[in-house]
Amino acid sequence: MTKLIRTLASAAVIGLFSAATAQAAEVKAGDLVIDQAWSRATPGGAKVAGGYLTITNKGAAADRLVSATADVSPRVEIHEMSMDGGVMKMRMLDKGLAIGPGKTVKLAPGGYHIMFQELKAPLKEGEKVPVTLQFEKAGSVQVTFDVQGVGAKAPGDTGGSMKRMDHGTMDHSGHGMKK
Ligand SMILES: [Cu+2]
Repeated sequence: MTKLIRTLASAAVIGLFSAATAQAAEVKAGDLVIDQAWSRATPGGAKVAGGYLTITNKGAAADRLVSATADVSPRVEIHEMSMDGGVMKMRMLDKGLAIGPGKTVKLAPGGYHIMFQELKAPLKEGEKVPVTLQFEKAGSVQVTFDVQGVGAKAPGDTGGSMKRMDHGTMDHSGHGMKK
């Protein structure tokens, strides 16, 4: 009887622990709070992946995400995806992404995102991808991106439908390189 109780008690403790670790850790850097960094598993031979996160500027001065680097990709870019006359377009933000004072900027599928180009290996669900973000004021910040399922639309989403246009189906060849 006591053995059973002990087993139940430790199962409950393990349950609590995994619930707490499922949420990506918040990272603070100066006035910035970076939250929910995630990416998506890459299907087949896909060589690109999007990176998503939320950046809040709690300070009184503007900051700017200027660049990013990661071991998984030799070329990490900051992109914007938007609808233009019914066509989904992408462009590289070569001046980076401004984070205004008191503002929260969300990088999410269909909008701003980080782009991992020329991936050295496919991203697998459950992987943790270390990325260094470079901000104009806050400096360089280490963030871990949690890799979600192939069709995930948000952190914690296990995937499913691929109805939305995303990086798995989009042709990135040459974009950002046209002169
Ligand atoms: Cu992109």
